[in-house]
Amino acid sequence: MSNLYFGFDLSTQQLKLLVTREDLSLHSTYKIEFDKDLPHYKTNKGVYSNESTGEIYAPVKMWIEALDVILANMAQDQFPFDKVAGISGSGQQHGSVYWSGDADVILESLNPQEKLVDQISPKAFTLETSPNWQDHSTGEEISKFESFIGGAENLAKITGSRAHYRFTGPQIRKIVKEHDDIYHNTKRITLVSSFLASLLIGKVSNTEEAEACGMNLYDIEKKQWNDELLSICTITHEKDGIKDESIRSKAINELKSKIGDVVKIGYNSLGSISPYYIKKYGFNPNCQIFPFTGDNLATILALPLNQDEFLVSLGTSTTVLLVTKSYIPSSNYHLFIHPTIPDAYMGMICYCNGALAREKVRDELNKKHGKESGDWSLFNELLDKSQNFNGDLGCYFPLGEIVPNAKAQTIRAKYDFKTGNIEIVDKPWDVELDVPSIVESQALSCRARASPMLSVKDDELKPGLHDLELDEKIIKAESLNQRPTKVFYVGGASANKSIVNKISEVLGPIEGNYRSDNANSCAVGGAYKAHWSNECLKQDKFINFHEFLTEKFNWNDVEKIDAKNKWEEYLPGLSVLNKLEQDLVK
Ligand code: XUL
Repeated sequence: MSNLYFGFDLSTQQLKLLVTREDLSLHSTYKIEFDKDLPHYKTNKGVYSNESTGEIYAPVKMWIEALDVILANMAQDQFPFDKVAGISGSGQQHGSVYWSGDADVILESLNPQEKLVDQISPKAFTLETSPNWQDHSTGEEISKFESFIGGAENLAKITGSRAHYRFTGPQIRKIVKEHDDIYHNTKRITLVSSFLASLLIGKVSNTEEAEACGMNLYDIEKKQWNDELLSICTITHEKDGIKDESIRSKAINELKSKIGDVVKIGYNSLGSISPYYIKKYGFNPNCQIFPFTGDNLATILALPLNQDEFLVSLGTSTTVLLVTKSYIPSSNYHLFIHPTIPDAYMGMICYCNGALAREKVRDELNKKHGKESGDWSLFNELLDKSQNFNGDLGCYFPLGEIVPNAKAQTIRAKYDFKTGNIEIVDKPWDVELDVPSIVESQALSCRARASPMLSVKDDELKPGLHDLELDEKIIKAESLNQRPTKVFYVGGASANKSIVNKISEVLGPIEGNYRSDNANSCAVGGAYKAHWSNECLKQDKFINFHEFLTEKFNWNDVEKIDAKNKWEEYLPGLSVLNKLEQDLVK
C-alpha cells in the first residue's frame, strides 16, 4: 500500500480529516460535528455567543476531544496509521489559543493510556476559550489599530489587510485590556491552525507565515513582526499615552516571546509525530507534521490555481480567492503570503451577502408566483432567459456588507444604453428584474474589486472604460481592462448551474470556467501540502508546488462550465455599480 497523507480542517462547526494517496486520490474522510457529536459542550454551530457584547468564542477543550474521538473512530475502522507519511492541515483563521507555562511539559509527556483532553485541558491553557472569526466585539481596538498606525490604507500596506474585528492583533489587545492577569500568565499564543499542529508534535508550535498575515501584526514585505503594531496590541503605543520607551520595548518583547517566530514558507517539517500517537495508534515514527495554515489558504492548495485565476467560493458568504505575484495591498481586500509558493500572495475578498441575499429574491419571486419558498426552478428559468445585459443592477444587502462597508439596504439603478445615463430607481421594480440583477451585480463587484490583483497583459483600453471609485479608492481603468485566465467555483451554490453560468458570463475568464464538487477543499489542500512537503524532503529540493499539483491533478474531478464569454458586454455595468455604491447609506 502506498503512503497516505492527512489533511485536517479544524473549522467552526467540525473537525474534518481527509486522507489522500500518492496519486492524490481520496482514501477516506472522517469528521466530528461539534454540536451533534460532542453535545455536552452545548455549542450552537460550534460556538458560544454573547449577543449584547458581540463576542463569539469556542471551547478549546472541545477541539482536543474532537481529535481524541476522530482518531478513536479511525482505530475502530482499523485505519492503517503506519502508512501515514505526512500530516498537515488548516484551521479557521484568526482565532487564538492561550497556553500556560505548563503546556510544553504536558504536551511532551502525554500518556497513551489516557485521552488527550483529560491530560491537556485545562492545565495547559490560561484561557479556556478561543475568540472566533465571527466575533464583533473589538470595535474600539480596530479603530485604535488603524488610527495609531496612520489609517486603514497604511495598515493594509504593512499587513495585507486593514483592521478587522476578527483579526488576532485586535483580539489580543482586547484581552490585554480586559484580562491583564491572564495575558501576563500566558506563555504562548498560537492560532487555531498552529494549536492543532502543537497537539500533534507534542510541543507548542510557532505560527506559519501565510497564516500570520491574518493577525494585523506581521509586516508582509519585511517578513517580520511589526514593532509598532505589537506596541498597539499591548496598549503601549505612544498614542496610548505611554511615553517611556523601556515600558514599550519590554511589552513588545513579551508579546514576541508569546507569539514566537513565524515558520517561514517552505517544506520543512515541524517535527515527527509525538510518541503519544505512535504508541496509542501505531503511527510510523517517521510521520512528519508539516506547518498548518489558515482554511482559506489551504483551500487554494486544493486546485492547481495559477496566477490570475480566481477561486470563487459560493457559500453563505461569497469569497473570492486568487494567486497574485504582485503585492498591491488595499483596504478593499486581504493579501496573505502564499502558503507554498514563496514569491506569491493570496488575495481574498469576503462578502457577507452571498447566498442569503439571492435566496431572499428567490423567495419573494416564489411568493408572487405561488411556488414553494426553497424552489430554485423559477429563479433559474428567469436567469437562463436573461440573455443580454439589460442595464439593471442593484446592491442587495439584507445584511450589512464588508465590501463596500455599508448598512443593510437594497438599492437599484438603470443604465440607458442610448444616452449612457444612470438613474437610481427609488421604488422596487418587478422582482423578476431582480433575478439577473442580483447575480450580475454580485459578479461585477467581484470582477471590479479583484481586478487590481490581476497582472496587466492587455494594454489596449476598451472604449468607454474609465477609472472607478469604490470604497473611496480609485480602481484604474488599466486594471478593469484585465480579466482572469480561469475561474473555479466551489461551495454550496456552485451546484446551481444557472447561477454559475451567469457569474461566468460576467467574469469572462479567457480560458474558461470550472466547477468542483469537492465540499472538503481546505482539508484536501492540507493533505496536498503534506504530500508536496514530504516529496520535497525526500528529494531534498524545493519542488514547484504548482507543477507538482498540475502534474498529478485529475481534471476529471472538475467540470468545465459551458458559458458564453460576455465580459465586454458588461463593461457599462462597472459604471452602474460605481454609481450605485456612491448612493449607499454607509
Ligand atoms: C477569513 C475568515 C473566515 C474563516 C472561516 O478571513 O475569517 O473565512 O477563516 O473559517
